[in-house]
Amino acid sequence: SMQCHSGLVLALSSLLGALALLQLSLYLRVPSRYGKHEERLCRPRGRLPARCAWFLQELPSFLVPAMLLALRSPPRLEPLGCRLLCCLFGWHYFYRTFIYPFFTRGRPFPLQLLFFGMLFCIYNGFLQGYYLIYCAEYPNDWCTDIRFTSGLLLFLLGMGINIHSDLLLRQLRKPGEVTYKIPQGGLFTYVSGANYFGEIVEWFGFAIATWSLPAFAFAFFTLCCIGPRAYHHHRYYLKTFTDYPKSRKALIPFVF
Ligand code: NDX
Repeated sequence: SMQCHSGLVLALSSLLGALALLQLSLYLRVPSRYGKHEERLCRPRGRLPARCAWFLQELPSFLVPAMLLALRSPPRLEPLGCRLLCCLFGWHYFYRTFIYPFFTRGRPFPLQLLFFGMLFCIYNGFLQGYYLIYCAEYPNDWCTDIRFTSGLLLFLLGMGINIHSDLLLRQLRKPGEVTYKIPQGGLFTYVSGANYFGEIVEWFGFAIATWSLPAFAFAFFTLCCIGPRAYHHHRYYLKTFTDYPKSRKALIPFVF
C-alpha cells in the first residue's frame, strides 16, 4: 500500500504555487482564451461541445481521489475530521463533473485548453487526495476546532454563492443561444465575477478547514486563475454594455 511522503507533498505544493504565479503573469494582461474571451479568428475546429469538455476536464478531480481512496487499506479515513475534509473536495467535484456540465449553455470549448485543464485536474486531484487520504493527521476534536468550523462555513457559503451564480448565468440564455447579456441578481448585483468570488471563498474555506499546504496552494492557484478572469469579464462588460451598472466591482463586493 502507498505511504505518505511529505517531501512529495511539499514538492507538488510548491510547484502548484509556482504554476499559480506563472498563470498570474500570463493572464493578468490577456485573458485565457475560452468563453467570451476566445479570439474570433480561432480555428472553428479544435473545439468540443461545452458539455463534453467540462465533464472530461473536471472528471479526474473526482476520479483520482476516489481511486486513491479505494487503494488505501482500511481504516480508510481516520479520524472523523479528515474523513469530512476529503468529502468536501469530493462534493465540489461531484457537482462540477456530474451536474454542472449537463446544464451548461456555454460555447464549445477549445481542445488545447481542455488538454491542459485535464492535466491540471489530474495533478491537483492527486495532490489533494494523496495528502488527505495518506498524510493528513488531525486530533480527534478537530471538528470543534475554530479553523475547521470557520473553514467549513466559508466553504459552504462559497459553494452556495458559486452554484447560485452559475445558475443565474445559465438562465441568461435559452438553450442553443450563445449571446452575452448583463448578469442580474444575487451577488451579481455587486460584482461581475460572482461565480468566481464564490469559488475563491470556497477554496480558501477548504484551506482553512484542512489547514494544509496543498489546500492553501490550490486556493492561491484558484485566485490567480480566475481572479484575473473576473477582471477581464468586468472590462468586457464595461466595453460592451453602455448601461452596465456603474457601482458594480470586478471580483470583491465594494472593494475591487
Ligand atoms: N477549469 C479551473 N494554465 C479551468 C478551465 C481552464 O475548473 O494553461 C481551472 C477549472 C483551465 C483552468 C481550469 C486551469 C489552467 C488552464 C485553464 C486554461 C489555460 C490555463 C489550463 C482547469 C493554463 C497554465 C499555463 C498554468 C498551464 O459561452 P460561454 O462559455 O462564455 O458561457 C458562459 C456563461 N456566461 C454567460 N452567459 C450569458 N451572458 C453572460 N454575460 C455570460 N457570462 C458567462 O456562463 C459559461 O457557460 C458560464 C460560466 O462562464 P464564466 O466565464 O463565468 O465561467 P468559466 O470560466 O467558464 O468557469 C465555470 C465554472 C465557474 O463556476 C468557475 O468558478 C469554475 O468553473 N472554475 C473555472 C476555472 C478554474 C476553477 C474554477 C478553479 O481554479 N477552481
